[in-house]
Amino acid sequence: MSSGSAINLLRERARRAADLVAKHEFVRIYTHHDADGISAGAILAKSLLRAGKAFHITFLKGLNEPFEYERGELLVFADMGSGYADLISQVETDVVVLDHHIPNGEIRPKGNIVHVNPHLVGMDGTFELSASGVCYFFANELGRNRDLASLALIGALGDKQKIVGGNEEIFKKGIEAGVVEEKKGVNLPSGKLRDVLVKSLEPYLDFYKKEEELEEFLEKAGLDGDREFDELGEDEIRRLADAVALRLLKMNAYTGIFDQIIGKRIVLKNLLIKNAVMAVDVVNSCGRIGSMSTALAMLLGDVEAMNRAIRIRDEYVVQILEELKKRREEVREGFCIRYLIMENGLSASPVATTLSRYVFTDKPLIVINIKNEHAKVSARTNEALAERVDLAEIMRLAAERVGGRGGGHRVAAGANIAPDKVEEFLKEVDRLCCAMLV
Ligand SMILES: [Mn+2]
Repeated sequence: MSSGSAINLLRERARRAADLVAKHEFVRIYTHHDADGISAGAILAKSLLRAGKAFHITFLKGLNEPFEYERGELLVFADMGSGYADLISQVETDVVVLDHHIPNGEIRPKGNIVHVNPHLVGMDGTFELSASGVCYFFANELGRNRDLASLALIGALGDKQKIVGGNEEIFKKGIEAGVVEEKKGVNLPSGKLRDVLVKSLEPYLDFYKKEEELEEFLEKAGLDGDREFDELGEDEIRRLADAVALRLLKMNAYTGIFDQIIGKRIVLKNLLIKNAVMAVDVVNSCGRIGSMSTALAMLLGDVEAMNRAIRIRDEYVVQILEELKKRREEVREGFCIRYLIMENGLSASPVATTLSRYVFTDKPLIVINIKNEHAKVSARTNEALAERVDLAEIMRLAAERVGGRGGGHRVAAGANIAPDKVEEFLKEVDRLCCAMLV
């Protein structure tokens, strides 16, 4: 299906969701605690305020957590819901689901239901439209809300999506509305250049506690580390781009990411943090440590919240950098995988993502975090290896074999298993990877 007709079908569903909102005075919203979910919450908050509707937002890790509602009010699920048809079918009031996860059956609550999801209209929700993007289309049926495009892009970038399909449409609308701009440059967060190079996790440049290497890098590139990254001139940007590319090559980073890092960057003109990479980074960090409301307030324009959010991000990034430094020495090698077993680690997913993209790029990386009698698995690989290896399938099969549950995407998947099954699980994951790689 062409993306134009898919978008029209999506708008039709969004229209019906807006019609359902019109029948209610109060909207109860549940959204996810990550960057996409928080941005979705910000879009819903702005558009409902403008429409004169009362609402309440709660952040959830997922629908395995309990939620409440009262009969007669409108229940909205953002960035969740599509995969929980059974659960939502038990709800006894009107429901709107604004999600981009793969639907698993028809949702039939006792009240009315509108389900808006790119997968239902022939668009791939894994990379063409995120939940905040779905909320953007919904908001624009509710009223004139084109300026919320910048918020939608934070969600798309936070979920590592591409600016194609629905996201490209939002990007264009943002440019038309004068709230989004595309510039030449390098995708790095904001701050003094020296600090930026140390604290960036995407790309990870491996300068943490390597002051000499960093000074040498700056000197060779003819750059002043005290300059504000966002204020660099074209010439400085060009030299920085070359130096970053060379650094990544030397690190053996996955080369497929170069296009995302060097070339174009997005500016969000109507937000407090205009550098899109920095905005995503800050919102993400707040979500990671459980300060979703700080990020939400920042996205709604609160300057004090922004200052708090940036401090949260700085602290969070240093924690991750410490963890990376410590854990990369502990990575072990199997036949077709690399793996890392952490006891009470900070969090498996950012460690797995960064190490698999920038440090250990030749084999899939499995990171297991054992905490409270529970083993949480994050499996990551790059797009090139994922053409042969399907980590979603591998996590599902290997977890099932040891009595756990797993799934996700080809490049990024996860599982939950019992701690005493870790060894058996890893063996099975290795065997399955080898089988797919030959
Ligand atoms: Mn999402």
